[in-house]
Amino acid sequence: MLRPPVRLPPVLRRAASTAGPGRRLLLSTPIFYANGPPHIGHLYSALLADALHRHRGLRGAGPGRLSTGTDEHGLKIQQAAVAAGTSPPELCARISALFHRAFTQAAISFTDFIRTSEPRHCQAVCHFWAALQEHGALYKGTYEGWYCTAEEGFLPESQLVERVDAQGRPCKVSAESGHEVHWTKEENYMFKLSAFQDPLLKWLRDNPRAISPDPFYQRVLCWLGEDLPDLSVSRERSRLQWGIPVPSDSTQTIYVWVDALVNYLSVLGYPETHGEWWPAAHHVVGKDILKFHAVYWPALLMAAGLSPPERILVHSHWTVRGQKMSKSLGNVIDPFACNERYTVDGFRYFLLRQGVPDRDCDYYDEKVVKVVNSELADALGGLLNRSTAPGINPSNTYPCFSETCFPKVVDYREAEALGRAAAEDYEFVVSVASLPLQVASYFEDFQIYKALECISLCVRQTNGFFQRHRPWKLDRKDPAEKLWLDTIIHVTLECLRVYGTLLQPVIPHTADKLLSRLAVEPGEREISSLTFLPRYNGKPCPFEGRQLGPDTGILFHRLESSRQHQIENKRL
Ligand code: ME8
Repeated sequence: MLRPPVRLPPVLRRAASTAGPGRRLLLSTPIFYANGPPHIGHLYSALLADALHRHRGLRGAGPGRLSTGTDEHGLKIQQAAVAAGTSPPELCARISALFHRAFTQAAISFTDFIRTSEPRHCQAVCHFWAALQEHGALYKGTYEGWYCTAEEGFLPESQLVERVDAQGRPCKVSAESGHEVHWTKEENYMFKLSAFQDPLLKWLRDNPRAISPDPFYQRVLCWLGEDLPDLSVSRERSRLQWGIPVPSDSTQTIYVWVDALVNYLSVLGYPETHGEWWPAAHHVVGKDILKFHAVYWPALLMAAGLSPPERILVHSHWTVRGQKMSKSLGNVIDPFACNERYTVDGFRYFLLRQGVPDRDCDYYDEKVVKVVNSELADALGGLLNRSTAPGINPSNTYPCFSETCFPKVVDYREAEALGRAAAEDYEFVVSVASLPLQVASYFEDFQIYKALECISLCVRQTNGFFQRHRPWKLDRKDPAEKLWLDTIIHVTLECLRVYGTLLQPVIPHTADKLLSRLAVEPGEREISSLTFLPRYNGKPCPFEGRQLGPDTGILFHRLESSRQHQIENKRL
């Protein structure tokens, strides 16, 4: 059987529909409640958005923004401040600063960090409220129902279960979160959500990629097939003081979710400058807040005369050793401690490599150590170390590729007769050549973990290639052997250059170290202009003959096992 000709794409084509030059995009994380410190779930949302934002930037896909921040109003924060013996503004300032520090430490490249207590946001919310009112989307009515403060929402009976409280009294709790609900009856402003059932269905049917991954899209379609009651969008001020008053009715406070969702417009300068960006927005959210983003938010936007966001990218939850992360179980994982224990890049890599948006993922220390050690320290770091070792590459240069040793062939079976490369070398080189496009397409589909899986597989194949040809056995003094030895190193460094370039959105510090070692200049690190092994296609390689960058030591230090780590900690 004749195999397909071995062709390498010379330059990565601009991938995917949304990557046109000059196209703007706002990527956002949820804004997190300022009632407790950040945990790894919050960090995961921020990492997903950050990796997408960085990848887009390196693809030259057009101006981008990345927003994050803290959600500071509402009953939940008001009560948390009382419990902490402080005032809401003080509590919010302290917790918000923690989120800011955690995200800065984790190299989240946010362009805006919004706090909902800022005047720019309060102005945007008031304007948005006025737009709803102008369009006749609000009315005043009496609302009664079960309110869950932890979730800041009313819940129908179908989402409640009976329990007993700490004093042994029967109570009702949210089936989803386990938090207690309280019967609430108030005069509120209501939003005509029911009027948006058909427009929402039409929006989703017309935009099958509006909510990813698909199971979440299907879930929203299901919700929209059921009754869609109107939504209470304000609370009596006497019960909730910590929030934005309804303009023109100071007896009412705007519902915290309406307040919070508008943050995506505030960061774009609503109501003045948002039009330059909106609706080019992709919201990264956890599955717990899907209904707010995929039903309430698009309906509110339509009611205010705006379009729904382009995409909602949903991820599932991290559990810890199989259990839900919760303060009461005392198993909440602190991102500051993780960054210290595993390094910023190590932990970024773990969460993005192991986090699968469609399903919950489990975190435990041994797993992080295993993944990071085997893929970053051993496979990637080992490959760099072996291919740049002075014994193998004494001139410390990017050596030349020999077309005689690795000739261009149409059929792999010819390969060995013509040069020194084997059929499997051609197969491996083809998989590396297709990697940039594959990675771009996985990023586009919100499957960053799959992109990392592909890169990891290629790294393993490159180690196999290197091992198979035992370059350390080749005699540099023999001209024919030297050509082949240089070619092996050239191909390996080309692979490493591709991996370093593609890994920048995920492990920015390590990728920088790797690319600097390979003497890849800052202007040569764009994914949009990434070429692989141009010499195979008879094109010049700008790196050939270049002096490598300085050896700044091991690319990624192996992490200690948790037992070793505990022993070390005891010693301190
Ligand atoms: O809901 N695993 O804020 P929040 C993964 N303020 N991600 C998790 C997680 C876990 N175990 N736990 C939380 C709010 N998250 C609102 C949002 S947006 C306009 C307002 C992440 O502090 C995930 O993104 O409760 C989830 O949706 C978010 O944190 C909830 O954060």
